[in-house]
Amino acid sequence: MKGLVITKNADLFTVKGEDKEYFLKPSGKTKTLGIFVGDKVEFGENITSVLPRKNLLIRPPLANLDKIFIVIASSPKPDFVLVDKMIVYCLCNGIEPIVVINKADIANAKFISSVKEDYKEFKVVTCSAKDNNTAQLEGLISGISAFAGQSAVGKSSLINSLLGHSEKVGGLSKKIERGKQTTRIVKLFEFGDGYIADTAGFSLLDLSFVCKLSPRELSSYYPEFLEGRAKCKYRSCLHEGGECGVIADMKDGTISKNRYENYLKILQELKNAK
Ligand SMILES: Nc1nc2c(ncn2[C@@H]2O[C@H](COP(=O)(O)OP(=O)(O)O)[C@@H](O)[C@H]2O)c(=O)[nH]1
Ligand SMILES: [Mg+2]
Ligand SMILES: [Zn+2]
Repeated sequence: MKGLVITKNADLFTVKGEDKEYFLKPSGKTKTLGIFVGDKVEFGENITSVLPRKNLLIRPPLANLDKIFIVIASSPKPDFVLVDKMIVYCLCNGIEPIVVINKADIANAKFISSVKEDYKEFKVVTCSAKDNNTAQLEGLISGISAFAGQSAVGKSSLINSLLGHSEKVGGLSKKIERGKQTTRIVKLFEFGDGYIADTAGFSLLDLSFVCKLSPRELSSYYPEFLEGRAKCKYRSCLHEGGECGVIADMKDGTISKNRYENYLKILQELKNAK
């Protein structure tokens, strides 16, 4: 039989089969290869094989992600360098990044419009977990999706609101936030035809490590730089100065200054990592 791994607890996996959920252990080869939440597996009495993966994130440990909802709010103040790193992380793993502005109930219009302007290359939706205003967000959930973002932006609240059974997620997130456990529980919750995962593991992204990204490659993960890059004097341009099409586009407003500055910060980090 085939199924989807929806939780992992030490050596025990919950697998959603066609008819019901099974509690299974790995066998033989799969024991050493590793099995992750999001994996599609074949099983009998045990899990016998893992089907080929679309992608695998190590932090947080999740396989076969289709979308990551990057949640921000006007409070706590967003770290947009982190937002950009998450976007790069998604793009280099074949995952669609979607920017979610939560706490719309307390956000001012200027904050919302500047985020929408900076991230116009991507889908940006607004919502409020507090007001149960999640319609735009719900419309985008499909496949396997994870929620990522700084602590206290409302990831768990959004998942509670979406699932409508707060105790389960609340209990889980409280456990994670208490920090007493070393293992972070990752669980997929069914939502419509898809699954959603709450996560706590995206905060300190080292792109040189998690994506094996070199400084040269970074600009290709800024889609709005594409046209400008064609106009740089040197093909090896890192867009830090000189006769650079990206800088020209930034100066005439085609490329957001905020995004460009985030790019420079991440570029510096990647250079330092070498
Ligand atoms: N005003 C407002 N507060 C919210 C909203 N969503 C979450 N919060 C509050 O933000 C805090 C952090 O929420 P939580 O879901 O634990 O964030 P997480 O760390 O990202 O999972 C809590 O005090 C929530 O009540 C919202 O849409 N509006
Ligand atoms: Mg949480
Ligand atoms: Zn350039």
